[in-house]
Amino acid sequence: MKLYEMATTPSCRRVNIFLKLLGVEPERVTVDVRSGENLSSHYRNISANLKVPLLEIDDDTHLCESVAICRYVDAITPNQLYLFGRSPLEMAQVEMWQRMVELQGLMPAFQAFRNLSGVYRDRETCIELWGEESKKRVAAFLPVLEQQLAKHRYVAGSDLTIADISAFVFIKVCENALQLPVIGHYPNISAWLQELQQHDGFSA
Ligand SMILES: N[C@@H](CCC(=O)N[C@@H](CS)C(=O)NCC(=O)O)C(=O)O
Repeated sequence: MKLYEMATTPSCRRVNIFLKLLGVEPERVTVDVRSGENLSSHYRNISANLKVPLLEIDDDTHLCESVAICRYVDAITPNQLYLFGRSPLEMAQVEMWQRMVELQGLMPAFQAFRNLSGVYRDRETCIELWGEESKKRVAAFLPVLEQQLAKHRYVAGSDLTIADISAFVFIKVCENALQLPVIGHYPNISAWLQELQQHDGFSA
């Protein structure tokens, strides 16, 4: 397996934390997305969404979308971590929180960053107002996460799952890319972050 990535990006970090927890180490190829390497004709031939990460399974088979990559690696790696849940209810709860974090957290956070910073203005129209609105939506989601973590040890319940990995990366984007301070402002999120950082993969 070969992972096309730019390790510093949030989506690649998400997959890399997952791989680390499973102890999987693929071959890696760096794709410099800032300079547009992901828009090359070679990349267009192998990637359906023109983003990183991208997992090459063989010459003809490629997977994009972080969670799809994680699902595949999880399914082919014998493990008892149950990062997508175990019982039918747990699996549904993981899916529910994974989607909430993705749709109400990560997506608006990416939109805020892209539209306010203009880093990808060479390939998309940046709209400052949309960036500001997205940032407000991110800020509105933080109390939802805080409330969930007041009641549960982890985002989807009592066990560590993919929803925690997504939420961890989301919080890092808030703090580092959006200047939305979280640590110290949301006690339950802060305590959960501290606990996560004990696990291999989250600390690096
Ligand atoms: N939904 C995708 C998002 C991937 C994504 O947005 N990747 C960013 C880096 S975090 C990227 O490749 N950006 C380059 C671009 O948009 O041209 C996933 O989860 O994999």
